[in-house]
Amino acid sequence: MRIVDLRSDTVTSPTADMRRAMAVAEVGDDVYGEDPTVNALEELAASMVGKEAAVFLPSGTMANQAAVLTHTARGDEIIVEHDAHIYWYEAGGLALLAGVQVWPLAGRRGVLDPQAVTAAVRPANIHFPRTSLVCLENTHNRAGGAVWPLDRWDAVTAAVHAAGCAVHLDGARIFNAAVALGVPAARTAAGCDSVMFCLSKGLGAPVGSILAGPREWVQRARRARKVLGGAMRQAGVIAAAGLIALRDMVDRLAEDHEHARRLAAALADLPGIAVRPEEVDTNMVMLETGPAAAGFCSALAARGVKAGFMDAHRVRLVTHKDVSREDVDYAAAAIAAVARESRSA
Ligand code: TLP
Repeated sequence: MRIVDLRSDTVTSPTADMRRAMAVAEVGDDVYGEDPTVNALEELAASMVGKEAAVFLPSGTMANQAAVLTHTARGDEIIVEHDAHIYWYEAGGLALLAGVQVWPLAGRRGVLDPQAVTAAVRPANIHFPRTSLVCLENTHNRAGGAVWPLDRWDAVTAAVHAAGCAVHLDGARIFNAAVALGVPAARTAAGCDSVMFCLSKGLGAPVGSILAGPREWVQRARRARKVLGGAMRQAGVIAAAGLIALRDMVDRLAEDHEHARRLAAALADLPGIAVRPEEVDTNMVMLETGPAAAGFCSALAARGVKAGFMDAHRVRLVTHKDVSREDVDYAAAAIAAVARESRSA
């Protein structure tokens, strides 16, 4: 049976070029700053998002947590969009590691309103926590890969700075946003103080994320990485794959977006499930299944299609480099069959 894995773009495996580069990577001890491949990756990564410097970390979660540790002090408050990854899927790290409290703000498809952000920043008062940071996400995972419109992004980052706070961008999929908007990634990261992005999702590297920002800030973030146990030694072996991810794998994300649109279009009129093709901005398709999402995923798995369980009502489908157009058509047929079966059951 054909297996089509649409649970996430994290399931992508490294390309043959990546594996070859990993085998011959020049390495050194990165804690001494002596791994030439890591240094090359950090330099290229920083320039691609328009920041002075960058640091290589094992995961997006660690990079987000290191960013919050570097921007805040214990007892601060940070503002996050209420469906943000950093709030939902990082195991309570904000409370556990940085010791910050969170003010979650409702967005529309992950996008915040500048006035709402300004209003949520606490005035200086001995009773209140200090608001030090606003975390934004682009593309937005729980909003189905939604992209921030550039004018709204500029308005919100300006509002945050006017209120005296810093902006951290969880740009795990920033290159998907850039490709969808047709702009360089540096444009989508303009106006944020720090940005995290992942090499190990749609870009296909096996491991690793980048945290970028001003040089002095990144130097402090290196200390946070050390505290979290994320300072690696001959990490050039994995950085070599990251370099190929950045050089060769960005432009092809457009194909994943095209596949997601194709999938959504094929599912638009099925009984019992709701899909909004007009909301497919990048490489994700959300299915609203009613309260049957778990059963829907198991029925799909029995047909070889692995789908992501989001919550009781929603299933997430993610396209990526290891999903072909034929796989998309196979998955669409399987989903249609399961939708019809559930309807007649
Ligand atoms: N997201 C994963 C799961 O953790 C949900 C996925 O399959 O989408 N920020 C965003 C926006 C993410 O989507 C993810 C991973 C991360 C951060 C964390 O990256 P990793 O998995 O490298 O820790």
